[in-house]
Amino acid sequence: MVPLKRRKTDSGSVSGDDNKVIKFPNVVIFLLERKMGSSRKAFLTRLGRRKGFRIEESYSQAVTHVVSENNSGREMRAWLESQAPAGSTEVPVHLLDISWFTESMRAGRPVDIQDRHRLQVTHEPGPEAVMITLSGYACQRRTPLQHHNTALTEALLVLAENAEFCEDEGRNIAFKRAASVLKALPQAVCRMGDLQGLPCLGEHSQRVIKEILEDGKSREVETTLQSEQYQAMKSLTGIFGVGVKTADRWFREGLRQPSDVAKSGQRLNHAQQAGLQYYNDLNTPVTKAEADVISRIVEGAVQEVLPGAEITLTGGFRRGKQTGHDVDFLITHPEEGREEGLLTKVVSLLETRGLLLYQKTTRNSYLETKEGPACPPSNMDRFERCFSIFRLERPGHSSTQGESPQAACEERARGEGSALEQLAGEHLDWKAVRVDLVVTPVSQFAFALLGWTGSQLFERELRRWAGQEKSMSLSSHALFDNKRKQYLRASSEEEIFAHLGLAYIPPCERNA
Ligand code: 8GT
Ligand code: MN
Repeated sequence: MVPLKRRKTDSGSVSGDDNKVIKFPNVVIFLLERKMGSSRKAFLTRLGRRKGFRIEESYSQAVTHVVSENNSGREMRAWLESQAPAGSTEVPVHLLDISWFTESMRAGRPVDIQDRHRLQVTHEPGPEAVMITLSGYACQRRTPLQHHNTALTEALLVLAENAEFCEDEGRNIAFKRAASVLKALPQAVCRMGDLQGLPCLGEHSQRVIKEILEDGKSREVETTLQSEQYQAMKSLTGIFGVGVKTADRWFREGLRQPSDVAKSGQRLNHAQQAGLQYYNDLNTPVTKAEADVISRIVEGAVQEVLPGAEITLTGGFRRGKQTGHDVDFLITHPEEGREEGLLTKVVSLLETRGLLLYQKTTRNSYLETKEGPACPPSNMDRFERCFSIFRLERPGHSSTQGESPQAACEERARGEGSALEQLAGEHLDWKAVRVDLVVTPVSQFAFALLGWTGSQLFERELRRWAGQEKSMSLSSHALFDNKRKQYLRASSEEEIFAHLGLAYIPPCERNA
């Protein structure tokens, strides 16, 4: 439980106009007018000030005691949350009933706060209820990898995923935001009362949570997991190179799984062919140990091509995840411009060593303009980059064992072995692993690092915050101030958070 803490104040300060000496500088009172009425509020304010109490006209960070009359704790919390300054993650003030105020007036000093003075926010849920407020923006919350509400978040994320399969982006985001709020809670949700005042929990999400709290499972989630469409879409979008649109078309054509696709003789692009061929490997999580091996391989190749260039492991692994669906790297050089042309050379080197099963390199298409980013910043960026599939030797196997990469390449070139055979084909000595290599000029590195570290929702929320709250456009390349019509430079993630007026959140707590 997060205790209600007394906020430190600058002591001995003055307040309002008609003041006598402030006798109790550490007690800063705000009287909530709602239901109290303005004339009664004015009367109580005068009374309090005459007795040496510091009473504020408006609510601010300095307030330590909020007093209300005839408001429920729930209403108070909702109100307080609407006042909560950006970045606050807990209720830092005492929420008190008018009885504390009148007793204090009578005593001529702030009386000790008793339980009966406190507004009971926690009636229904009982004394152990969580008393926290969370920001509605995931980029203002700390979201660790391990959290206390896995059963609930997994259920909500199934519905989010299903909404994505149905191309219902609104619902997809709504469920993801709800799950993300639960991930940020400091303890397990046990009763519906624990959700009071939390942002982003829509009616639908609450219904799902309620069912799970009461019955241990949600019927809607169970039904979704069993549904043919969900299962087929999950398995078809699991093919590298296949998005929701293609998977949905195949589903409507009667295809349900990768082997159906292979049999159907669909026209497949190169990525999809590789996706089918290495389906099982690519759907086996990549471990941190594997990511580290690949890091060393990439580091070696990069140094060979351009000594002094630097590589950084990003994506989920940088957030502390122990497994991932791919491995993401950023490559840069401390001297701007030296990174140009680097990727092609690195990729050829990796290819000649037989380390790549598939690769597609795209050129840098980013251009800065005086007017700012041309289109709304999106998830996709324009760096020179390479989507690839590595052939990762399994420990204890050398490349001379089993099928050689050259032989494999030649076989692919001859088109031997149907996709179906390849799908079933076992190889024990190596594993196919998805790797993204992204090259960034050093001037954009901090933005690229922030963008590629994720999580996806955290990034999305950063961009939403930038746009809605700061009138800025954030991308993996730059931050543009739309009001001042200028780019804001940054050489570290910390500087970007500062430009955005946000408290810095370290990577391990960006698992929103
Ligand atoms: P994972 O364990 O499933 O790999 O999880 P992840 O590492 O968090 O996700 P990812 O799909 O590998 O992407 C890493 C981050 O890169 C995401 O937050 C994504 O928003 C960000 N990202 C960019 N630019 C681009 C881009 O052009 N394409 C993709 N796919 N992701 C991008 O900043
Ligand atoms: Mn990743």
